[in-house]
Amino acid sequence: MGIVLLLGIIIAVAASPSDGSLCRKCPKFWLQNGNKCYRFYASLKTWDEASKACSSCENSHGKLVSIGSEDENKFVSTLWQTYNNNPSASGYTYWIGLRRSGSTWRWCDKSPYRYKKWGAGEPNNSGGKENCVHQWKKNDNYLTWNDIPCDYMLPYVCEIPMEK
Ligand SMILES: [Ca+2]
Repeated sequence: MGIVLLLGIIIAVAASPSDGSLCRKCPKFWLQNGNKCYRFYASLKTWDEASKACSSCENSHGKLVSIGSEDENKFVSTLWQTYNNNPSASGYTYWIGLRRSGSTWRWCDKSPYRYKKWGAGEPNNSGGKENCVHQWKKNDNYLTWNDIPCDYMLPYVCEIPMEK
């Protein structure tokens, strides 16, 4: 009897949520869209630093954002606008979780690379050094993506998947 009770306690402790649990509700300052929580961070980081920050700050399931649809692409841009409280500001740029791996593109959260929103002439791998992707606004290239060197310093957008 005592052993069964002890076992029950061990199992309950092992299964209890920790920092690494998925969200049921988005944490403070994170915004929900579909089954993910999103947050814009204004501090400037390289792509690697941003990727690491996304998974360590608030939740170990956090990643640089992956974008799988036109709706999601638009939603991600509104995070920046909300943060700056200026929907008509003319320029922005921030890292998203897409990176070149050999000849293919990979999302941080391993979601399939199907939807894409490259700007005109991108990805052009200028100088053979452009392996990381940002979303930006440049003239009429509204909400488009561009490959740039991974050591550029940019703001970034993180996501956390929600419990299904
Ligand atoms: Ca480029």
